[in-house]
Amino acid sequence: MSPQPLVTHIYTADPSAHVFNNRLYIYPSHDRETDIQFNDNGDQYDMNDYHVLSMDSASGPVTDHGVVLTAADVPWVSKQLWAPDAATKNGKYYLYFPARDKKGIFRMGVAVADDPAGPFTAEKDYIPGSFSIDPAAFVDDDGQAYLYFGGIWGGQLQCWNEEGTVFDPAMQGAVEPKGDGVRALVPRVARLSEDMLRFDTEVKGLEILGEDGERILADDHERRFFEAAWMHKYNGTYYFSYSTGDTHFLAYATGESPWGPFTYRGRILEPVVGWTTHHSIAEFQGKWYLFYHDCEMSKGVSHLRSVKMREIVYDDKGDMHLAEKQ
Ligand code: FUB
Repeated sequence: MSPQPLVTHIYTADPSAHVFNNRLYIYPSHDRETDIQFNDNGDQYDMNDYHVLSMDSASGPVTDHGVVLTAADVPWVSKQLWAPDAATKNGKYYLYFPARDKKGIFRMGVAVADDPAGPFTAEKDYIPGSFSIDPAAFVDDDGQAYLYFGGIWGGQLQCWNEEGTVFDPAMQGAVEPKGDGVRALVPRVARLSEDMLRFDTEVKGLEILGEDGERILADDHERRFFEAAWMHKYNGTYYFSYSTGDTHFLAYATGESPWGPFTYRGRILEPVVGWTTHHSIAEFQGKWYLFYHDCEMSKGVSHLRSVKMREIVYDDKGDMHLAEKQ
């Protein structure tokens, strides 16, 4: 049986979960009804604000802290507040979020709060050098923070060169590399500055390799990166997980450094009801959980999603599995 949505009074998606001050906080997208037709550019995902959810136990009630940031509060944004993430450092909380700028290009911004439940105040401009979607902030054990990101098709990754210095508008829509031997587009990572507001390195491509040590190919739609980056660490190993997009899997790869390379390990979740699949993974009160969304509550309407959580376990080899009893 599929778990129940964490909240039913609003549609929520793209959950990024973190434990701050012993409480579980979830930073989701806030889906809303529109009459925009489904297309490969993702125009139907026309979200306008963010809420924060929190829980004091995995089975406890969910608190909706209400609207913590709206598009109108952010000077550089034109529309589409997509999947956010959050991090803490130096006693502040940072909300990273993608949106289209006034030219229709996806960029990523940051907003700051004193409390994990917001409200958040956005920086006036997007993070310099940022592009595409789905930021995932990861703070390593040594306190160094990184931002992982990227998404193809509507997420525009295919429009950029690897460094993110050249944007080709002709590559918008459902265009991605294909053909014999052509390598897949890769997610990106940059190190965050000490104040968490900027990149302090160049943007780099993240290699995801097959077991043969070769970069996964563009035609390998069951394993290639599409969107929804997430990074977590378990037993000293870095786990990079992501959505395969048009094949609708949540897959993961592991490595020995936050910069990669990562070697493909398998899937965490099979396709859910709805087109998109997106997730996060976090440890809370001694257990590990997968946070994800599906469209069961909206009866399959792809842009009206609901956030759910399920326990996961690791086996002796470090492979992840959904816990059998939920
Ligand atoms: O919510 C809008 C987009 O749908 C996200 O940015 C993607 O990851 C997909 O879930």
